[in-house]
Amino acid sequence: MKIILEAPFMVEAIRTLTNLYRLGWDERNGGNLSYLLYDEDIKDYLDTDKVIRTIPMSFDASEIVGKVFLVTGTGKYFKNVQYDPERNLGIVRIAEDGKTCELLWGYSDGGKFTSELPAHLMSHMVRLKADPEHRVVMHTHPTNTIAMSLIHPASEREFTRSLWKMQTESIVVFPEGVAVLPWMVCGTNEIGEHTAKKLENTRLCVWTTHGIYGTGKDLDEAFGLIETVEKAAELYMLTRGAERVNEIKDDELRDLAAVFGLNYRTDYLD
Ligand code: 2HA
Ligand code: ZN
Repeated sequence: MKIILEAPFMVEAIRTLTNLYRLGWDERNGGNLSYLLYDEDIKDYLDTDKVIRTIPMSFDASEIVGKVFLVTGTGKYFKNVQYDPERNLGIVRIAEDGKTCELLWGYSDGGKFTSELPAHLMSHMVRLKADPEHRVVMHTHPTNTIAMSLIHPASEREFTRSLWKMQTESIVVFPEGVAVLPWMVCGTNEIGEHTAKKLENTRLCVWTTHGIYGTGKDLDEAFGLIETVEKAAELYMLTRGAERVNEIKDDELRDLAAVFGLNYRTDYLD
């Protein structure tokens, strides 16, 4: 077996989590990540016949039995992942019953997966239907996105329009717009169900006064979506209270969409 800490998926995940911390988005134990791993990612690094222990889940993930995920640990800090990946991360497989995780690697201090696992796995199930190449669910607490969610109407149409109008890149990067979840208690199956429902039609869901969910076929896609939303939210916050004489107009967004051939939410424009 090769050294698992040198596996490309592991190196990239650790770099990504470290970067998220350095951006100031994942204070303390804030944020969590799950990454669907393929056989070819792990076969040289992990004996998948060896289950370290099993960990019960509070919901049914029968749809994705046998799938293997790299998942951040509950109560763990992104800040610390690079120094002790095996304690702060785990690799789990969804067991035959759909309600148990088989631990294949990690959580070395006896820990377990993030409290947001229901939201992550339900989101994976929904996004896999939308895009068979989907692999990543990323939850983080980007400062300006949260700030904007405190002062902006929670309407998905209005929220998306504001983000699109701040910078040219927005509609190009997330033409499907962002979903917005009203404030809810986190860590529950209920917030997972609502988040997954929202992610049927978009890769992004803002959790009001909490953070954001970004998804994608790889770490770069999920992160790129979130950082583009966060940049737009930062511009929104920086220009708040000023007259935005040059914000992008609906017809200009239509022009952009035409040139870039975007499959965008036409009903979000006036
Ligand atoms: O895991 O971010 O939403 C800490 C959180 C909960
Ligand atoms: Zn959170």
